[in-house]
Amino acid sequence: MVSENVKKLKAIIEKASKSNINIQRLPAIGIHLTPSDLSLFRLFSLIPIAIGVIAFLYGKSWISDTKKCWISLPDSLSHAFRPPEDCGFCRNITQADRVSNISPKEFEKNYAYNAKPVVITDATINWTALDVFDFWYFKDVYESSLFDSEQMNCQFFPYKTEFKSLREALSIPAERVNYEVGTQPWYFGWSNCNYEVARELRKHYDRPYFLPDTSENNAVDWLFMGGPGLGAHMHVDNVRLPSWQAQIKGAKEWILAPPPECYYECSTFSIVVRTGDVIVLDTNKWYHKTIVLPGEISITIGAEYD
Ligand SMILES: O=C(O)CCC(=O)C(=O)O
Repeated sequence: MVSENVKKLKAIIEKASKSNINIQRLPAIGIHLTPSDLSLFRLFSLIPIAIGVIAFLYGKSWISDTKKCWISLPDSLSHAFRPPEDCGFCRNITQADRVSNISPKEFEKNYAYNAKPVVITDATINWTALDVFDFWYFKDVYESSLFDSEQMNCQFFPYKTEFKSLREALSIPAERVNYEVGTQPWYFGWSNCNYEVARELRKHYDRPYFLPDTSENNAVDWLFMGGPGLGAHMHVDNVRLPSWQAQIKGAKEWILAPPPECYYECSTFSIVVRTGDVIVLDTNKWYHKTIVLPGEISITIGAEYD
C-alpha cells in the first residue's frame, strides 16, 4: 500500500518537473513539495511548538491546585479571549457597602454571587492573625517547611520588585523589610500550596463566618504583603469563583473598574479596606488595582469560595 502511494507520488513529481514546476525535496521518502507547500508545512508545524513555548514561559504550572488556573496565559491573551460580560453586574454600583453582623443567608442573598462588592467589618474579631502575621512570621513558617518542593508549583507575583520567587522575597535584609531610608520598596503576592504551612496559617484565622453554609472555602490561601505606595497593577482575574480577602495589617485602596465593554454603563470607584476588614469581590468581572496606604506594611490573606 505504502509503495503504491510512493509510486503515485513519484509519478506526480515527475510530471511536475517535466512541466518546469520548481520543486524541493524531502529526502526520506522522496516526496517533493513546492516552496509554498513547504512554508505552509513549516508554519503549521510551528504551531504546537509556539503553544509549548508560551505555556512554558508564562504557565507557572501545567497542573496545579492554585487559584489562578490550569495553564496560565499572558494577561494580554487571556483578556483578548475573555467573553464579553453582561453589564448588569456593575450597573448602578458606585461604591461598596460596609456591613457587619450579616448572616450567611443575608450575605448569600445580597452579595455572594452577584459580583456586588462588599466590605464586612467584623469578620476577623477573634483572629489571632492580626497579632501574629508579619514578614518574620512568614519567613519562619516557610523556612521550616518543605519550601522548594511544595512551593514550586504555586504562584508568585513579584509586581514591581526583582524577586523571582517567594524564597527570594523572604530573604531580604531587615533594613529593607523595615523600609529604612535608601532601601527599595517591595510588594508581592503568592498562593500557598504547602499543606503544613496551610495548617499553621489556619491556627490564626477561620473560615469567614458570613460565607453561605453550602459554600466551600477554597483550600488555597492567597497572600499579599508589602509597603505603602505599591500594589497590584490594574487587571482582571481568570478564575471561576469570587473571593474574600482579609486585611490583616495596614490599609489598602482598591480601585475597581468595569470591563471595557461596560465603560459607558458602569463606573470606576475605589474602596478603602482597613485592618480587620474583609473585602468580598468578584475579581473575574471587576478590573482591579490596589495601592497600600501610608502607614504599616499591608498583609492580606484570602481565598476563593463557591
Ligand atoms: O491584594 C492585592 O494587592 C491584589 C489582589 C489581586 O489582584 C487579586 O486577588 O486578584
